Amino acid sequence: MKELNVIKKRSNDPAAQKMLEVTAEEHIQTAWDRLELQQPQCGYGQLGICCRNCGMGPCRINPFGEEPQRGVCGATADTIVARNLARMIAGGAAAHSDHGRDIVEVLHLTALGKAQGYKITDVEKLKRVAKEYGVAVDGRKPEEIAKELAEEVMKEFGMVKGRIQFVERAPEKRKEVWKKLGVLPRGVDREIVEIMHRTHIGVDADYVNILLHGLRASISDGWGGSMIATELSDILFGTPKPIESVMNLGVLKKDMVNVIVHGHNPVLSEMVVKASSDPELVELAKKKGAKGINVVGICCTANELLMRQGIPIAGNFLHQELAIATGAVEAIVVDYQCIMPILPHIAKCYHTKVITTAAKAKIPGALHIEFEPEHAYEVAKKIVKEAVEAYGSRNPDRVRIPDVTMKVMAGFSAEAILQALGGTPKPLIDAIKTGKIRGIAAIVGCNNPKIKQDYNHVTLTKLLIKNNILVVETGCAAIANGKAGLLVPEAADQAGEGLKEVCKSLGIPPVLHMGSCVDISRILVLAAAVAKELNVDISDLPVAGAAPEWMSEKAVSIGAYVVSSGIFTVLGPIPPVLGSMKVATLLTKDLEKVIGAVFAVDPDPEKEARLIINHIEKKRKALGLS
Ligand code: SF4
Ligand code: MSK
Repeated sequence: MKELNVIKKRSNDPAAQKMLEVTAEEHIQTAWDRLELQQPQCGYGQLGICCRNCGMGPCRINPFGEEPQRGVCGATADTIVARNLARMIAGGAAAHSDHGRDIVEVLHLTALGKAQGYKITDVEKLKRVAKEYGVAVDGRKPEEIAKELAEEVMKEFGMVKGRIQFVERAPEKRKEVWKKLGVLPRGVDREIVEIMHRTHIGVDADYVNILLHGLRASISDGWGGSMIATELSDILFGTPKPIESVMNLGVLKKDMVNVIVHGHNPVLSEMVVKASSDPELVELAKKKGAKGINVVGICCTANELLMRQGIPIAGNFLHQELAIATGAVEAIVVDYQCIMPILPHIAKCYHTKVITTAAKAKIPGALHIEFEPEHAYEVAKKIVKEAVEAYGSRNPDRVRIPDVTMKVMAGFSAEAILQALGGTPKPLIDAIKTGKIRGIAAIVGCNNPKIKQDYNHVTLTKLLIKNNILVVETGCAAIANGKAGLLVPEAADQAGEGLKEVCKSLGIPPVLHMGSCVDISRILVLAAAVAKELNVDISDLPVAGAAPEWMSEKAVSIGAYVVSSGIFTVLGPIPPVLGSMKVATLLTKDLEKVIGAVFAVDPDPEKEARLIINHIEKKRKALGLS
């Protein structure tokens, strides 16, 4: 069995620590064990200097300055590192944007009356967004508006329009920067495809040119695909408002059928929640001896449900295996992204069913029930029924749910924040001007077993709020801080005097949960609103970003569009770029001159906090604020 001190080094979360004891006792391998087995990880991969983009390879560059210094085609380390990084951006932007496309399609089908169980929930937002797109709203039914809006949005994925509407939301000064650099995106898919073209053997070999295009594709994610996903999800399912709930593995119930939804898209999980209260299924659950059906979430689909419906969250990325090991999960229902292919393997040790639902995301060993919006409710019922049926096979002697939960307040969409401020960002700006709030930091991104789970998120967040920096969060970072008790108004007691005063007067936490990974677009909207009010660029604001435990390609795309938007961003894990000093220097230094922001990398959260505080103070000084 793993020793206790090893387990404590793996996670900061008491529920995870308890479950790691269980997995060790039961000889269940987890991501942490598999990371150990992978050691030493490939040095070429870590530095980004291996290439297998053609059949003459794979090629690698000797990092010690000796031969080989070029690949078979002659590509240098600079070219190879830049190409690899650009391909990571393409992967991340594609994931977010394809998620966005799925939402557009469901909105379209809903408007046509062909999507079973869905409706347009936020008509006011529908009209607001439609107007941005030039879609007439007066005297029209919501369905008519939604149909035309969805069709307009669909055009932005390819090259029909040649521009992305939501880019117009950026301040004029930012758009000027993008225009001058030639990185204004022309279409969501187009920029991603162009990355794949440029990085093919014998196309773009200029590392600067490759990376600038990487930024362009990332902007098409942040201000395109992701923003589309957020805005259209709000139209379909409602724009989040402050809401209370609970987090951590203790949300699983000993006497209920537990269904975990995991993945990213609310289209599936919203319907699973609906089906879980279907009288026929509740009755069946009772017949099986359960008190009812309990739906909880993991990762970003959890954040989507929490933000709009207050559905409890079982945990973030590194909780997925641990949740199954509680022995209390009847089904883990997944769509796509961040789902470990190991799940069916672990589920085999229990009665848990892993149910895949997306044609584009099947996992060997899982039960596949294809989700179609046209029959959404029926399919969701079928899925929940599978879970209810599994309850009878649960072994009560193996149920070990850690008694750990934490209250949270979430639901801080940009609209909700502005509403809390009285409809304008002015009170927030005034608080920044007087110095009660020194600045704003966005902490986002994943868990990564290379870093003690949640430790960097929580340590960094605590240090920032202590220094009167308001923290806004999404994704697994928000779940980390929720589990640590920082997403409640009482957490203001841990903040510096100024931030504490502002939070207490508004009744809000010092750490605002703004949603899922695609909802980082909400942070961009908020930053743009503040910059416009002050008539400056986003890069002039005392704001910063951080992804202290990132692991996914989506996080690479996020980091790229946050920096492209003018926001200094600190990363915890080192991205695979150190094989080219030129690329590393461009990203951490030279970008400042052209785009107004850079990346910094530090795996130590205290140093990350220092970097962010210094940056915010520098920006305050430049704005003439004390
Ligand atoms: Fe090697 Fe060039 Fe082919 Fe890459 S593209 S595998 S560096 S020959
Ligand atoms: S779920 S991308 S592990 S934040 Fe969005 Fe969490 Fe990262 Fe997935």
